[in-house]
Amino acid sequence: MNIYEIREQYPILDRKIEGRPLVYLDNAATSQTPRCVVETINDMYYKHKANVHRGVHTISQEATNLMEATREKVRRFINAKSTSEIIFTRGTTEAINLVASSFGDTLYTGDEIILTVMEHHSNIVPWQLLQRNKRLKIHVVPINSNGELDLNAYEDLFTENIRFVSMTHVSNVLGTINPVKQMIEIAHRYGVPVLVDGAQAAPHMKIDVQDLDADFYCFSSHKMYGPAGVGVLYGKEKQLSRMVPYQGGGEMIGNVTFEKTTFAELPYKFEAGTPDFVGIAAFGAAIDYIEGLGIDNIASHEQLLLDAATSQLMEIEGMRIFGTSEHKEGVISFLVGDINSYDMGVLLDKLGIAVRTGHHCAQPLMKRLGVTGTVRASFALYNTLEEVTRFTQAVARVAKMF
Ligand code: 7TS
Repeated sequence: MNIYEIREQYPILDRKIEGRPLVYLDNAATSQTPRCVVETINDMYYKHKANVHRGVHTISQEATNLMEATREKVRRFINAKSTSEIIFTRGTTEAINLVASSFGDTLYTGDEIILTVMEHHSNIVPWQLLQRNKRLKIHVVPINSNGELDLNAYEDLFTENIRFVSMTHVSNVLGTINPVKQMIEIAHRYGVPVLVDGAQAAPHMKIDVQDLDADFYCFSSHKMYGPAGVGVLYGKEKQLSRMVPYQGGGEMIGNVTFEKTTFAELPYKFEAGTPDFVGIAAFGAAIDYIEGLGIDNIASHEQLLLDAATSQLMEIEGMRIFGTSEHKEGVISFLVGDINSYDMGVLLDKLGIAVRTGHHCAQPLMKRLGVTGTVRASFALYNTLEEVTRFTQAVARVAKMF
């Protein structure tokens, strides 16, 4: 990959912040978007904007074809069996809410589910909301001091009351890549289905939902060089077909009368209302872009950045890195001495470095780590080793100020 050519596709990377060149290291929150994706958005608005799945006219058919082409690209990208297993949502959060609501409908008071301590709030709160109607017991898989899940504790949780497992593929704070294939296999031994939150995995590694044998898998376009407001829920047909719809409205029905409504076939049963067909078409361009560069090339480049950043940060006195698993993605959470994460973030911003600070929507994990927040740098395919050096030198400079 020629990173310098790649960077020309991202006008935002030429911006200056406080007079200094921007170093964008908040990719785990949202990645930037290359010209080819933005051009697809323009093209959709300038040439192909019409409502999908309803029009007999040419423009509507074009919009429908462009949206449905993305469904096939997503299917191929994650190796799903069929496009009927690919549901478009607004993002990972909505995908998890859909499963918690619709699969949750099959759960009863007294049933138990398993989450992990490293979940993003979007994989905690939807399950708690279910408790308004029925009391479910939520078990939490703990981590060790490297930030890795305790697999023995996980397996010990399985009893006949466990009905569901919902867990992240990669931690957005620790960077840990969880052994999801092995964990799914354990759950399946007990007949328990598993949802994998792939928000932090799909932009960085090859995903094969059939090889993982995941029952559900979800991710967000905006973390994958695509537009915001689009996400994917993959679900095995056998699971989706027995679930009730999440929302009601246009396009998710078979036939409606005031007495009785029948629902559309998969995947449309779960796609009520006009979808973000512009964003979905542009997400297709983002998938083409990732596949054109090669996800393995992206992964090895990001690993290089992670290794360099880790060893340079470790030189700084008082440095604490949270998440030291050998199986780790390009995410580093850290604190220096007793410098508050927010103070570090504000001063880094003055030096042109964009990082995220605080609890990263993972307050239970913060509690487990014994901190209120961390500073987090996260890498994407367009980051360079020079940027890593600028970042670590800036951290060292801020550390000296205190
Ligand atoms: N799951 C994980 C593991 C995440 O990291 C995020 C977003 C979500 C779910 C929710 O995704 P959304 O696209 O529906 O919002 N994570 C972050 C983050 O780490 N910083 O900002 C958003």
